[in-house]
Amino acid sequence: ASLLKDMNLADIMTGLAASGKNAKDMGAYKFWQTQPVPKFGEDGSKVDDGPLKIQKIDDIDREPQPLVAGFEWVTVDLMDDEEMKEVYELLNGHYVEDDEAMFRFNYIPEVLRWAMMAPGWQRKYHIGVRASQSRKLVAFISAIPVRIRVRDKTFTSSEVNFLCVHKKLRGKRLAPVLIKEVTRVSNLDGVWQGLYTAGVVLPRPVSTCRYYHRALNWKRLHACGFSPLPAGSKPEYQVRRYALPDNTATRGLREMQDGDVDAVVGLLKRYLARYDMAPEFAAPEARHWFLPKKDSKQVIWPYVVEENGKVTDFFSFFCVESSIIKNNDVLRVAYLFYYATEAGIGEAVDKPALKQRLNALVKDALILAKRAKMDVFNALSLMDNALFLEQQKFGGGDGHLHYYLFNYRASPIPGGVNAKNEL
Ligand code: MYA
Repeated sequence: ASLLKDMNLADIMTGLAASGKNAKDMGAYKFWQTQPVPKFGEDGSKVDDGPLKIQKIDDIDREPQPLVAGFEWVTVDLMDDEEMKEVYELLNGHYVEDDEAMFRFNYIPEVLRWAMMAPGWQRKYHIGVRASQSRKLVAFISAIPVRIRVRDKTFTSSEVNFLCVHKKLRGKRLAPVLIKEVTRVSNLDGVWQGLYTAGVVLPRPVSTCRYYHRALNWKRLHACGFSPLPAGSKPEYQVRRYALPDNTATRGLREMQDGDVDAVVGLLKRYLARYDMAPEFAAPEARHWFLPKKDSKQVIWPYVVEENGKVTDFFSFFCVESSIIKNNDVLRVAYLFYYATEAGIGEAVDKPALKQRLNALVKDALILAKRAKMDVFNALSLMDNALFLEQQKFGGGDGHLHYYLFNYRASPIPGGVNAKNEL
């Protein structure tokens, strides 16, 4: 605790004190210092949460900024299989890699459709750059509208994702141009706030989470270099350590159905009230984010617990593959998504009971993910995850995920972990 006293409180709260290895001085952020985002070194905790800059639609450019000669703006039609394939291929070859360039996200078209065609989506937010001559898609950015609550205020924002520039065009300041374009399109729709996450440090995270990984198929993870053999251990021991029962244990656990949507929306609304920042889900959003699409490769695995005709618990995980760069294979990676339980709702939550319930639910989630042929199960240090990560044998990874708000000042949200359950 004495060490903490000497550090900037805001940086500790957002995890930067621990993970600021790629942070630069504010002056070095040539683009970001021109944008309505909080700056490093300014203490936002004494100011009320709210927008940083107020503008009018009349003041917003009607046309995009021109691109350098040889490139042009397009909107991408994700309903068209050929155009979807172009986005897939751009991301498959050029999207996010780990620090050692061993793995790269492989967002298959089904996942891209799920992520970018959520309720309220519009084609004009699927923004691409093509080379004029070859017609090749060389850069992309996207957004969907989300209702987000930060403490007691709820607002609409553009959730920006899949920013990608072809490796041959890196370092040419194309990313700022894409970001300004998605901002312009949002502003013309009367949307003035943005929400985004990134593995890199930018001015200035509202919260920072660490990635945790739980091996499901340790042998595969070891073979591809994801899980090293701990010193003094043997492979058989690792396999045994991560072994799971064949069957789930929670009474009343079953797959979520269409008829559960209203119950899940209600449960989530009450459970997410625990947190300083959370999205708002109405029935259409819940249906989109949680119910698997028929006749399509499965992206989302949602479960409920029903007892005496009442839904008491909900959890979900989704799958995003990662390409193993050296051998063209893929890892199937499950990501813990939203969950909610009656055990965490109410005036006086019984912490040990909540901890016990979450451990039971997440253990079942691991079993179900293994059954769905996932190799590893990822979770972040957010929500109430601190209550089960260690007991369920998750290990802390190298990666951090920084959460950002655009044109919104909010005092920092503790370490990405619910303040009541610090890791
Ligand atoms: S996060 C995933 C981002 N994608 C990847 O990491 C894929 C692999 N990398 C690439 O494709 C490129 O390296 C990218 C940068 C495209 C990332 N978010 O063009 P440049 C700043 C924001 O010369 P490049 C996701 O998708 C950098 O600090 N800014 O660089 C969410 C520098 O600015 P400054 C970033 O390497 C995206 C400038 O760009 C990021 O060729 C949310 C350099 O530009 C990053 N991840 O291309 C976007 N990385 O000089 C913001 C670098 O100031 C949305 N930079 O340091 C904001 C809200 C908008 C909506 C608002 C509505 C009102």
